[in-house]
Amino acid sequence: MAKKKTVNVAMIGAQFMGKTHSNAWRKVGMFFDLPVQPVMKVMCGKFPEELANGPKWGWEETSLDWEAVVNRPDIDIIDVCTPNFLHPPIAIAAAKAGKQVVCEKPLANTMKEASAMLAAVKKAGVKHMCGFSYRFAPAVQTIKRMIDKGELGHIYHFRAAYQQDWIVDPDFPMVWRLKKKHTGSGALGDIGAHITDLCHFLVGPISEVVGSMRTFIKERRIAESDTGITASGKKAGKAVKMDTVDVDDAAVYLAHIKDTDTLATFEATRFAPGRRNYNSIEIYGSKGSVLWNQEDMNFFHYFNRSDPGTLQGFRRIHATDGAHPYATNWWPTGHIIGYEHLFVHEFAEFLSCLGTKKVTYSTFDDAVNCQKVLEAVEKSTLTRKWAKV
Ligand code: SOE
Repeated sequence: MAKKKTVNVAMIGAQFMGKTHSNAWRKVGMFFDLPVQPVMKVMCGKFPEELANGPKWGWEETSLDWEAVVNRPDIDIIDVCTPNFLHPPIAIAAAKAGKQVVCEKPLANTMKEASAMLAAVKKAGVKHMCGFSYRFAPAVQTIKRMIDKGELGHIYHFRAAYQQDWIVDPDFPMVWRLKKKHTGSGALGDIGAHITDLCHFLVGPISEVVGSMRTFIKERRIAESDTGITASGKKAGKAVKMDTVDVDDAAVYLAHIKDTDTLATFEATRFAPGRRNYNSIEIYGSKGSVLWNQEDMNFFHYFNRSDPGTLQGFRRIHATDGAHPYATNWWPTGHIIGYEHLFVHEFAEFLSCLGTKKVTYSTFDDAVNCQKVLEAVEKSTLTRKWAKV
């Protein structure tokens, strides 16, 4: 049998997203029939202690020097999963070096940087993907097909809430996800970006927004260690140094969808106790409705208005059946999948499109469109007015 072409991957960033990406690079060739086989060449971290995970996560080599890695002639794909402020320099350098570029969301801290990243990948003529992983839940893909086929009819409402609670404790220390210079915005860019992208993917582009943002806990103690979502440090007390939180803890916004009368509402918050990673969407149309949330991601609910009156009600549909996208790549019906599988699906789409004109994943163009919405929400919050996207 002819040997499959290989593509060499270098991943920059070795924390939470680095772990999810490593898992996906490792599994994707095992569960998907791909035109190319990814080879996990080198993982790049910022701190020497992070590098110990490299071999365990499946990487052949580790490095502390991302610039050298990006310019290595044997590397085909650069995968950026660093804190947000490092996305632009790394992705732009990767494009300049002619590499295909994968980058975590949000693309950048500002529109200006996001546009520069888009310009760089376009100029280099390389493939580019931004990590809006929730698009790749089988249920979300099925919902997309239903909407495209008109099965929900005219869409009246898109309602999304992405709620978490990991910083609700005022004693949770400062992490990079709470500093503007490192992260751009808070809940808005971190999780509001996901539901904004889901709205764009499922019902269409947002044309204008009106929003409000809040920072509930304005100061936090400085952490000793910080992965952005977990941290450790001294307990609060007189001797503990504090730092200012300069991003939003929560953002809510209303939106209009371009050329439609659809009303969309969004809530992104890290202050919803009990909501651990509750990324939920509800879509209401003239023919029916669908509901989905990530904590129960193998299922979605569907209400069909043309069901006989005596049978009307929400059906709970198991999206692990072979009729649903990606389901046959995994286990027999009913044997569920999880959060990490979304990254495998995302990488399978990306690798399947390499060397072709196809694009079946979210690109830097999509990420820039998302970033425009994030900026408009911030503008609207400041001006207390609707803002055009
Ligand atoms: C932290 O809020 C986080 O890890 C996000 O950064 C991810 O994008 C989201 O999928 C889960 O939560």
